[in-house]
Amino acid sequence: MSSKRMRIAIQKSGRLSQDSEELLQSCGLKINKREARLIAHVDNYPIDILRVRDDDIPGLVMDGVIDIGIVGENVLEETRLQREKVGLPTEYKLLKKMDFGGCRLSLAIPDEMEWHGLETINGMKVATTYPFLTRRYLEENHIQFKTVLLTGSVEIAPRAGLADCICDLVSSGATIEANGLKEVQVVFRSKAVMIQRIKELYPEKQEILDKIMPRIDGMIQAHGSKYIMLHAPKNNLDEIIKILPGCENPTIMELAGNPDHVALHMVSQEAHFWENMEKLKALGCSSILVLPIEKMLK
Ligand code: PRT
Ligand code: ZN
Repeated sequence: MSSKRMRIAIQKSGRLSQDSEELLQSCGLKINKREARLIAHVDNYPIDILRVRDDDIPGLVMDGVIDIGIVGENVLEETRLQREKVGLPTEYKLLKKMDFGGCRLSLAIPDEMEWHGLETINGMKVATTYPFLTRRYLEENHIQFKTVLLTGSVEIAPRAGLADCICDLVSSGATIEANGLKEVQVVFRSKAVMIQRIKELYPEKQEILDKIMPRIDGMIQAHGSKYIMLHAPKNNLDEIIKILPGCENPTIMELAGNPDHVALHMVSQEAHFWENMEKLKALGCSSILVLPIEKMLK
């Protein structure tokens, strides 16, 4: 493992693949797509991208075989618990929580079953792909249960008579609903994360990482933010600025032929912006433009 090229593992094909690859590309890494699928060279940095199954990523980082990995927290924590049990190394460094791959591991029961809290499933069979996370949660809550391990199609287990309920990943909830189930309890919330091996990186690799991390921060910040332009009445400026968090220092410009109003330009968190749209209008704002931001460095 004396390679001076940094190794970054991402999911080969699945829900995290595209976002992971796009994130690295947006940080300026030119990933050579013509090369073999498992390992792709980065042309402009001494970095190799390894494309593997997501389940393998935490172990590769914890064993120190690769430097960096991007993986869902659900897989990371499940693997950590699994490895802990058999005495394998479990340490890693959390570098960054991403803004993609969001989902939750949840308990779901058949629609017709009444839910009276966790006690409802006491003594039942729970089908899951995440036996360690499920066990930890149910044991912490003093619930008796049996796990039925399934690596796919968990949602059909109750109908197929394999289990009474399930503990599975949910994002929109459509899959659960389509299978006659209802989500009753969140067990673990997850997003994709970037992790690093615990053993120090070679200085050359650390230098590259130090260069990339602020760019990743910039990308993540830019995703949740919008560039906002609006016309605002001068007499309400303080109140208007207060409504939009994160834009304490807006650019203020005079408007030709309109002495009572000014143009405000600012960066704001999109979620907050939409919540406050009506308040802004009520305060006399008009000509509101919301533009996407591609990159942002503070
Ligand atoms: O082949 P490999 O092992 O690499 O891939 P995989 O099949 O194990 O994983 P993949 O690609 O399905 O998911 C990779 C990671 O994406 C997961 O470990 C999570 O961290 C994250 N993620 C985010 C999800 C979802 N959202 C998600 N919705 N993983 C799975 N799902 C499933 C869900 O269980 C349901 O069956 O997608 C289906 C649709 O979900 P609904 O709720 O939108 O209907
Ligand atoms: Zn997997």
